[in-house]
Amino acid sequence: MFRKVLIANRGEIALRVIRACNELGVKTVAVYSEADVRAPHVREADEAVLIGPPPSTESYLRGDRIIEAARATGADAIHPGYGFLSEREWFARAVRDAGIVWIGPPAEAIAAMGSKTAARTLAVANNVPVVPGTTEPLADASAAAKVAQRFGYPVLLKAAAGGGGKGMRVVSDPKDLENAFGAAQREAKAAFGDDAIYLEKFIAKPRHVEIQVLADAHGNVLSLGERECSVQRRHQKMIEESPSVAVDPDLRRRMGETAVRAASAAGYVNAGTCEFLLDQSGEFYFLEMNTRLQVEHPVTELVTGIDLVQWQLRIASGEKLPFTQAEIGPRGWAMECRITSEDASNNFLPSTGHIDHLHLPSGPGVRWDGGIEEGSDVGLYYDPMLAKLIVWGGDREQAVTRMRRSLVDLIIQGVETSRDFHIRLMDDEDFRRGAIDIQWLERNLASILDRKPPADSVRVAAIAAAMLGDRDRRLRAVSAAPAAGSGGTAAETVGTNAWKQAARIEGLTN
Ligand code: MV4
Repeated sequence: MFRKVLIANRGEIALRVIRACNELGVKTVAVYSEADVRAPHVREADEAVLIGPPPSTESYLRGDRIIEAARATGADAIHPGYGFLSEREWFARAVRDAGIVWIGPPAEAIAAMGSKTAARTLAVANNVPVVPGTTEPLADASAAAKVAQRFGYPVLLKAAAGGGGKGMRVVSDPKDLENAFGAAQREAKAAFGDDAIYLEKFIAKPRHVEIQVLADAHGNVLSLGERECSVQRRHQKMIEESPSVAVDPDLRRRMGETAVRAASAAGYVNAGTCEFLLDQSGEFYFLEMNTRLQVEHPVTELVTGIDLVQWQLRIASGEKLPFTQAEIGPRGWAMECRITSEDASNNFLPSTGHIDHLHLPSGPGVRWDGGIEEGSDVGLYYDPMLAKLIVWGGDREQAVTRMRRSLVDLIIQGVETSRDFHIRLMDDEDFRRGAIDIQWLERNLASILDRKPPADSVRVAAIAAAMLGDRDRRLRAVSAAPAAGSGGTAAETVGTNAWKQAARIEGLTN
């Protein structure tokens, strides 16, 4: 095992990796920007190195400075977390070339899955089902028209270099193809510097189901089952769960075997995820592979009992996976809500501020993977995801109930968050039945926002939670100096905020 690991990330994922290192007896090095001087990941690590000004292009994306920090502190491995440099082939290569172990897949596997058309070609060659369409980029709109005629409308134009939905255009009518092709090209060029476009048959109302894989350096590749990630808005996931209501043991086995084939074909080592579309008839299609640890990895951890981050370290240090496919199966149900600093009632506008009160839910089956604490400042430099609330229950009903209870217990004051919106989602009838697909949230957004949280019990619990938070803060306000100037003691200000909070939960105000 490594002696010292540098974590090239910030926020909740940096803390998640630090915890895994602590449990493995590995020393940790944090890196941080000038905006993160007081961030929890900096304090929790054994050492920390300042790598630059707040913008990520000058700090968390500066591979050169991060490798230099690893050298200076004598770290023998780098964990990239997700986002930032985690899927940059050049960085994985630079780390390796510097004689430091990369806690992630080989640079070659990142490259093999980086181009969507290359990944499709690899999939087809390995008997991995993909959506009917082309594997080669299309020369022009008229070439696209010929292929579209063959597959039948509606079709979806996609950027070969793509991902994240950029450069994607649905075309339902042949007369729109030429315009859409031009638009997709321009968008792809702007986003990826590459205007190559290919085409697939458009799958209506699919679910996004992904398979977690874990591969060691000794040829063992295992599936850790699926995550259902259909509740998303503008390609940002909001809720993830495992297992999926749409996946039975036979489908789980078939999707798992398919993901293992795709990973093996790419020479994959470490933790990775194969994304699939699952259509309404139960057919599944490989979309792409994410060559990193994902935000939603905890739901898989809770239903499999496997610590994915610890295994990332063990695999990178050469250990063999000790379990077999037959030993891995989901137990119970796990669900994750992404807590973001966004105001759902205001078109999910990012919110900034100082977190002056934070009360975290706890109790059986409740996990908080957070990157914030009381006193944190939330700015606009980085991703708005502040934390993840993850729960486990014996079945889906228990998980949803426990998530709702935990959300009500959660109090964050000082910034707007997605918490209230998540409570509404837990009360939604479609959601409670699991009747979701990738467009479900966007189709139902207005009605979800319009709805007032109903049951009296809800209101009572919410007000009680707010007032308990209030009482807690009053106690501390007594020992603090009264608020200067603004007319009113700290305790009075606290009281007002608690009622605002209660009113918001009740849906009386936004
Ligand atoms: C699709 C699709 C429907 N049909 N492909 C979006 C991003 C990229 N990873 C692939 N995406 C999609 N590809 C076909 N042939 C619908 C989507 C899609 C989507 C996929 C997964 C999660 C969220 C999504 C939201 C909108 C569209």
